[in-house]
Amino acid sequence: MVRKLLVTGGAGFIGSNFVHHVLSHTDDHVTVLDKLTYAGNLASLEGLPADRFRFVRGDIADADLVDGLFADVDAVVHYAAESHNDNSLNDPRPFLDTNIIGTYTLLEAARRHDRRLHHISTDEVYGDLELDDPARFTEHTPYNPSSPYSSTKAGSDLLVRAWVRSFGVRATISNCSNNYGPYQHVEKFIPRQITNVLQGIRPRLYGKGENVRDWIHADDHSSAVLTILDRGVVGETYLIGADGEKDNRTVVELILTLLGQEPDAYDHVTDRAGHDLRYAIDSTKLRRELGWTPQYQDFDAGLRATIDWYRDHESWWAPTKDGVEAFYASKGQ
Ligand code: NAD
Ligand code: TDX
Repeated sequence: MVRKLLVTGGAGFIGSNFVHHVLSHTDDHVTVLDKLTYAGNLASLEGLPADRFRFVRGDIADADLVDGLFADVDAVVHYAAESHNDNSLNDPRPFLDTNIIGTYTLLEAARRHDRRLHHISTDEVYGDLELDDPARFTEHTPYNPSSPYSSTKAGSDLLVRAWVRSFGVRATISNCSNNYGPYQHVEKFIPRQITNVLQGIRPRLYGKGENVRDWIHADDHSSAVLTILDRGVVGETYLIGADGEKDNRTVVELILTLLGQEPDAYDHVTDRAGHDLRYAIDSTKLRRELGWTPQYQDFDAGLRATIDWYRDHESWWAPTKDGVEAFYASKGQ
């Protein structure tokens, strides 16, 4: 059956990847609702089939706008968020407005119109793990978020669960680990370091660089979300991860090496306040119950392709680079 989907935050890094993925793997029609904050970029949505794609600029917290859009679709995939931890430490307010009130607004519309909703979330809701802890996060790990960003994402997840239980809203949730790939904003770790090296700036590692992130390519995140939308059980949560644990120092050294620099040509800078030590995802449930597998098993190859993309798409990222670096410089980072 051909569906009409509403994708919130579809002009962002992962949302735009999903829109491209859905339109090339299905006959579905997609409407993107995106506010085009500093993180949204229409250039990430170029080349889509005009007869199956529509863009609406607006805020997910605008109840009237959201109500009209829900009336016209079969299902909603909710990516829109304020997504950057460092920004949330600087000014938490937009995180509450979008991640909490925005998600609440969508849930109320899903309830009124009885629409299927998939909510995109993060592994950061579970807090962090010790470096030597053999455990990984599962769907049963207790919530323990650290930052204003992750606490508002945790709050949004709990709202979704409450609307499922109290009002019978047909929703699923996924919590994914750190994504990498093309079209990621240069404020984030991997694109920041790649574009630094391309501009002759030394990469910046927070603290000692021992922190571990569990990297997954954005294409694999998108295939997982489409799998959950197609076959996921309403009311369930699925963790998405691709066994990609790496410490930050290793990633920076790899970027430098792949760009032909000495691997130690980076600087240690002021650590992030409350910096989570390690994230690690056990995605057994998604793999066993829904049959999903990631395609990108080779991080070096995925990173090399990502570096090539940033080298070839300077016009996409250059307009935002100076502002991002000025913000970090003001924080000693
Ligand atoms: P992003 O910052 O690149 O994009 C966010 C998008 O949402 C932008 O296009 C922005 O304009 C839009 N937006 C923000 N506020 C809005 C509002 N009030 N109304 C409408 N649109 C609004 O973020 P991303 O990295 O693509 O993350 C997308 C989602 O995936 C988020 O929910 C995030 O929590 C989640 N997630 C991200 C990662 C990651 O590694 N980046 C990992 C796991 C989960
Ligand atoms: O310049 C930097 N130097 C550095 O050492 C930056 C920007 C980051 N870091 C470190 C902090 C983290 O340990 O790199 C790691 C990754 O940082 P981010 O890219 O800011 O990601 P993180 O805070 O881990 O959160 C990301 O993954 C989970 C996304 O931004 C979230 O939206 C998602 O929920």
